[in-house]
Amino acid sequence: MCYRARAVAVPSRENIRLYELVLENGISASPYVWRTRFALAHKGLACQPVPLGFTEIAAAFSGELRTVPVIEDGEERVGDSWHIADYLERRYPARPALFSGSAEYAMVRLFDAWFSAEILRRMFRIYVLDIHNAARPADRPYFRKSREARLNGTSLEASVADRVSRLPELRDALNPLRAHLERGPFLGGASPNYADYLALGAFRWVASVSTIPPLAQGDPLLAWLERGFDLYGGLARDARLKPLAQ
Ligand SMILES: N[C@@H](CCC(=O)N[C@@H](CS)C(=O)NCC(=O)O)C(=O)O
Repeated sequence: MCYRARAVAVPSRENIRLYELVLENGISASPYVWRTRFALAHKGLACQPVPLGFTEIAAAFSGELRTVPVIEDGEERVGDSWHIADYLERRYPARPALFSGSAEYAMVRLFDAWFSAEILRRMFRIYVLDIHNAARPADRPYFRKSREARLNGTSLEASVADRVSRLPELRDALNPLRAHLERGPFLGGASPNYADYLALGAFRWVASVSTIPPLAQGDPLLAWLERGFDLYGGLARDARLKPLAQ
């Protein structure tokens, strides 16, 4: 489900198509697609989701684009979550801004670089087999081959064999978020910004596939995750999600 825009002063465009990645159970489960879902909702833009499996992406765009998210807005086709955020800001300047200015934009890009290196990378190593097992059966051989190549030939099973012992490292790496969230309800302060969206998107991805919750009960991040998943009418809520704490 994409965000359903309420009646606002400027009528929402219903014709933005959002190409996304779906698992066997139909759940939308890419951390990058979730950035775009939140970004569209932030701007009050409704969209039509177009579900694709891993092996359908390249063919859907005649090999021109190989990853999702991709949006189509009238004649425009835009791939890559950052390019999409830039496009939405440029194309819909009258709608709520994703970035208050170039300084915030630069800082969120820095946050993304840190988050990708320190958090996403660790999540990938812990959940790569869960993603494989949750993917559509037709996508699993491709997923295995491409991800094992990324893991320098290590099998998915061997990559996750010690994952329980790697959970504390992931939890510790999240300390900067905990410290920052003592100062306000969102990473963006009083209201969410794109830093929240990219971090929430990663947890939404984990919650779609996880067979081992990433956080411990009582983790202060859980309150922020609840708030984040509730945004925009519960955009990130789905009864099929797995618990994020044990
Ligand atoms: N830098 C890209 C990354 C997008 C990305 O890696 N998407 C993954 C899904 S999480 C994908 O489409 N993978 C296709 C594949 O593995 O073939 C963005 O921000 O949009």
